[in-house]
Amino acid sequence: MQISRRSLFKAAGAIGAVTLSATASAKIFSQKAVEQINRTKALIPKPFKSLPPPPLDPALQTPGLSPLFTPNQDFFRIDTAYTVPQVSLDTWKLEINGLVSKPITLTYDQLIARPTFELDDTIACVSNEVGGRLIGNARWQGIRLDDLINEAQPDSSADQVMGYSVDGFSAGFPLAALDGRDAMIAVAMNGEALPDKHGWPARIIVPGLFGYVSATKWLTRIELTRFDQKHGYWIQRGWSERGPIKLQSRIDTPLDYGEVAVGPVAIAGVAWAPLVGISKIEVQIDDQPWRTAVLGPEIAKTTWRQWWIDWNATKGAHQVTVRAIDGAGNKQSTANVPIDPNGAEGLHTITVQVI
Ligand SMILES: Nc1nc2c(c(=O)[nH]1)N[C@H]1C(S)=C(S)[C@@H](COP(=O)(O)O)O[C@H]1N2
Ligand SMILES: [Mo]
Repeated sequence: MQISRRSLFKAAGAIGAVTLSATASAKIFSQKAVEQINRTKALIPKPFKSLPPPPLDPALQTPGLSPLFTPNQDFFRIDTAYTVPQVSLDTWKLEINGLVSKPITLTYDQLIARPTFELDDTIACVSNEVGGRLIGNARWQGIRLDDLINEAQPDSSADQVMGYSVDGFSAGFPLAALDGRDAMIAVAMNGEALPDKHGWPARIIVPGLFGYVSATKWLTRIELTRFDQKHGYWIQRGWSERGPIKLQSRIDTPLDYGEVAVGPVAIAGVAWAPLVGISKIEVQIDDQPWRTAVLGPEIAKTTWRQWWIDWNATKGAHQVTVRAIDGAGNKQSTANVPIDPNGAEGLHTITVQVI
């Protein structure tokens, strides 16, 4: 039998393909194995300071309302990483240096040997549009950031805390933001070791600040520096140097352009004003008077707050709008402000078809 060059190539190609897929599955296998080993090594100790168990979640009674805590598998993910970094604990370390007189280096074991505490905190992306879903709430466990930084003894000239990731990303925020608030190096999220996608083995969480200026995942270095000398990844690309999270409210249910049946309908959602909390939510249907919504439990001023009202829906198209007042009495901005350069403003309005 004669074998043509062509079929030889084909045969070679086929063998090649088999070999390739074997390698690919070996890779997938070893990646899984690495993750497994990571997890087994990560015996996150019990928190030194624990929070009470969360209250009954109102979302259990209101389909479509965001749960009080966003499950890790549903948590939004935003980063510049093409592939999720796989960090090995054997080589990982955390350095705190720059404008300090006592630089610190910690292995993972040394880091988690420190007392940890729990923090209920809602994190948000600056790119979250009004009504958007780039926001989530978690119970984080970690090490106090202010304690660690004080130990390193920052120079009086330092005014910025810059986190660096193993993949080169950086995010900086004012040293003055460590004003007693519960900023942390988080090692766990909703009761499990930090998932790879959310920054395994450690990330920064600073209540009240957008992710792009604070929430460095796959953290490996914290540099004390100055705003007039260094800028983080997104600041170099034109986003605001300072990124406090803005007061906002969102309607979760009904869905925008959704259909509901005539009769009783729950209108529900979440609102957030990290650090000061939410004091009042009002809802307007068409041009009727604004109605005060029922507020869900306030588990912390740093987290979002659920809200809802009952509506007796009548046939036809309706517009529903929500607005919030924060714990300091500030009213939510009604101006339509785009996300660039420091976060969207405006009221969330939806259209509902009642059939
Ligand atoms: N290493 C690294 N950390 C990062 C980012 C990134 O691109 N790389 N993005 C930041 C931004 S913009 C946001 S909004 C948050 C999102 O955190 P999450 O993906 O855990 O929700 O991570 C922050 N930390
Ligand atoms: Mo972000």
